[in-house]
Amino acid sequence: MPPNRPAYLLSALLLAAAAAAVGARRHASPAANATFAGEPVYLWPLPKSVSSGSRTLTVDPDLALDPQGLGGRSPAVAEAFQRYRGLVFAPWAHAARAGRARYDVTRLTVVVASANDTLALGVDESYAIYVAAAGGVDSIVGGAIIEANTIYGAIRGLETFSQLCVFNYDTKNVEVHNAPWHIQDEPRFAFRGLLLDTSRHYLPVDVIKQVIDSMSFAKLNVLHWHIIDEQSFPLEVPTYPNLWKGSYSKWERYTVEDAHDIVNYAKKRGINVMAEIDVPGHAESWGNGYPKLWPSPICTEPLDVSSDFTFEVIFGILSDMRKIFPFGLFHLGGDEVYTGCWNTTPHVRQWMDERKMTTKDAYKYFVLKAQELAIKLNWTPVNWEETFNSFEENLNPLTVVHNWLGPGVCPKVVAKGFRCIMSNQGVWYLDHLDVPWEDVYSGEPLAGISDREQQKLVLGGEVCMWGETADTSDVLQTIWPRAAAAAERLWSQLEAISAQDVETTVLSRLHRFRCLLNHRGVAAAPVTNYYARRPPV
Ligand code: CP6
Repeated sequence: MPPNRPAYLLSALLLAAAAAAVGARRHASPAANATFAGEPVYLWPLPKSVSSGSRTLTVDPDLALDPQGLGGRSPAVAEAFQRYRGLVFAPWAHAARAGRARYDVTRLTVVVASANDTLALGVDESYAIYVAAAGGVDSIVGGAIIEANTIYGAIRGLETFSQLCVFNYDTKNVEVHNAPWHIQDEPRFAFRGLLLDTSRHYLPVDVIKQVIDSMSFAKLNVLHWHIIDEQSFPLEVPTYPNLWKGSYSKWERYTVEDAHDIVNYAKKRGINVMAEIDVPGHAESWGNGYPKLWPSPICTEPLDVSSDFTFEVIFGILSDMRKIFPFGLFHLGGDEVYTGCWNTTPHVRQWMDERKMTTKDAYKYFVLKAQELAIKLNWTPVNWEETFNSFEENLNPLTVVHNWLGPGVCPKVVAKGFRCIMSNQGVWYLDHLDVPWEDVYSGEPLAGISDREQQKLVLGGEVCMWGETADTSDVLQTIWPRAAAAAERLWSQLEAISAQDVETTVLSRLHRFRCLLNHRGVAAAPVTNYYARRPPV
């Protein structure tokens, strides 16, 4: 936690005083984070450093926000505070209010160094939390402090604070156990993503918002919106208004306004939206509105590489999307491009022959040209790993390579100086229902990369909720709780994760987090929603 401000010094001093006063035990090493006095630290994902004590504090249902510092004037922080207050006290607010007259924690002070609300990759998400024991020092600090450099750090801190607040069914109070708490935290990786696929099954805006809410609970910070694919084109594109004729129906569409709404909703929760158009392979639906994009009526995929119109449409889509998606990364797909019918379509074949191109050359030509268009719009292009696997030597050095085919490509990608995102389908494809959470938890973006400089090129990872076999009826319980396993892998320090006993400490914390999701209205499945692997008889 870097803040070098008087306020931080103040809380550090107060912490020292509180620690001395109640004999709080400090957890110096991350390895000690996992349990405290035999009881797990019920936080998910696990913070970088934690110290706690043995006091129980009651939390005032009228808990007030005391915003300090520039960011305290940020409406985003005030809004986030109100959201978390609602989550912590609902649905027992009434019972709790009837409880008692005096509470230990009546104020939450949020100190934010900057009111700048730019949400870019690598934004400072660090924060510190201090929750004091009753009496003495806490009468000075008002119970609880969150400090952060940015409003997004404050939002992460609010999530952690909300997880410290537990409802006591006997007293009907919201309580913080094991106070005083001092937590310092920051993410291990900048990119902690979840893919949603709205082409195979349309997902209503409200469902996408529910997913965004649930992501913020696990501190995931990138929604990879795989909007369009072969099956449907649900997005409105003003420049080419016939494109969304490729939607399933006029009710299964996103207007430009819907897309803005999603981006703004996500931003308030510290989540970036990375949009994707998956070209040229996964784009059959585009031709419903503009059949000229198909090489021929019997070759409807990949898009026609030989036609300028194809790239005009791509540039039109990208230009319209640029106004919606401020995030610096844009995903251009590039996976599973089966070029066979380029060869058998006479005018495409002729175009390739004239240029002495093989189908692989034409694929490369297409991907690089699409990349140029995205770069022209000031985007960093992201591509699925097939692009790197087939013509790494020509790939634009700006490219972020998105792994999926299995383990092993990120080490090659970073050795060549490209950046990488890990989504190994063996562990991080959520549509693979037979992958148990323990396997998800084992996914490690830095596997096979020991060089420090190369490690820095791994931006993080992403779990993928492909939409062929999931829709509104089951998307949340398919994502959760397994996505949480990846979320902790991406947020928490490796030493902390490795030091834990997966079968007891991690399992009980994950059970608790799943329960928290349920309390918050997220239909997370049971932690073991698969047939347990039994020992051989
Ligand atoms: N759609 C797109 C998909 C997949 C990919 N791209 C996919 C492939 C294999 C599995 C799961 C999903 N459905 N556009 C691959 C990146 Cl097992």
